[in-house]
Amino acid sequence: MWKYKLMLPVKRDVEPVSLGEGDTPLIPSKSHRRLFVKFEGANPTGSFKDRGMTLAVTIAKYIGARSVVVASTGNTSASAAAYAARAGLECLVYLPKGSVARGKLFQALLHGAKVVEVDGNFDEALEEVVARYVDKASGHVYPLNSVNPWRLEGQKTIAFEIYQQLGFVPDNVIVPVGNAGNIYAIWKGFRELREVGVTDRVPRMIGVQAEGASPVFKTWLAKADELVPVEGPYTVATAIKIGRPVNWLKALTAVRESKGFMLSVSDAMIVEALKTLARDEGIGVEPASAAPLAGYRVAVEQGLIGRDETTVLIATGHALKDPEVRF
Ligand code: AN7
Repeated sequence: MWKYKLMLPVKRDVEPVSLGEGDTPLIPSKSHRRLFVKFEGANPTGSFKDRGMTLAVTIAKYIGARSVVVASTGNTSASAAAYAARAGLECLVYLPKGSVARGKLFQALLHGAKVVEVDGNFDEALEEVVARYVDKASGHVYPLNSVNPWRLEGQKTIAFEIYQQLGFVPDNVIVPVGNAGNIYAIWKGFRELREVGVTDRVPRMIGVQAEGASPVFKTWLAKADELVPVEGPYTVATAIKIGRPVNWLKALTAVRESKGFMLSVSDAMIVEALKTLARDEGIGVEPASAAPLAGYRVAVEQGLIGRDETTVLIATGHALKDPEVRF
């Protein structure tokens, strides 16, 4: 990923804290000639979060922070824990009690993070981190949450890789939306490719949420200027079980500017898509990462996407993250 350093807003003397993230495979679907899966499960800790974390932890170290803190539905905490260990920083993670997939909690503990389990959902865990650390940033404890702009800068490299791997810009990119940062980050990446003159095309950005946790979808549908929050979000896809996503406006900006759209899919459709990826394609993902295929099916059925269009599904996390899914 650091081969794109010139496209990242870092000074030349900054020494990356890296585990070799990025350069993940773009796997062609066996069943549809123009469908591709960007397999982010191939990152060092098994999710796309590593792309943002390498950059954010690099900056934390550069500015002399001693510890990092983050609230997470799981993958961010696993990634933060690993990169903090690599950087020699302490790591503190706030997790919603009972809502984090087992593999992710295991990783956070394995890499030596201090885990605080919050009685409540992700939105409440994030509120606690913001109240304790973000508003009173001391400089010693560095907040890594999605409000951190470096994370999105790292994640935009997904767009650069898709362009290089395909050799052209796809028609559609479909992304699972939770806290809503990644869809914007990928959009920013494509926009920058256009700005520097690499290409004059950009893809439509399509966001998919789970029915029981679909505040961005609802806000998009209502054409509202304020977030339509979801209290008590629920879904089998715990990674995206978020009712008040911080980056909702960024996500809607990506969708609107790119002339894309939002979709919501049921948990049953997510599990069906998870099985298809695993059994027909050999690609093992966690539930949130199957949402794009579920969304693709809906979009094709409704005529929103043509089968002749080139579509890339962002498979955000590895199957081993969540070994307790019922299918
Ligand atoms: C597998 O780890 O929010 O819309 O705290 O783990 O950028 O939030 C995870 C999010 C999709 C959604 N797929 O990305 C966290 C966290 C997987 C994820 C998302 C997440 P955003």
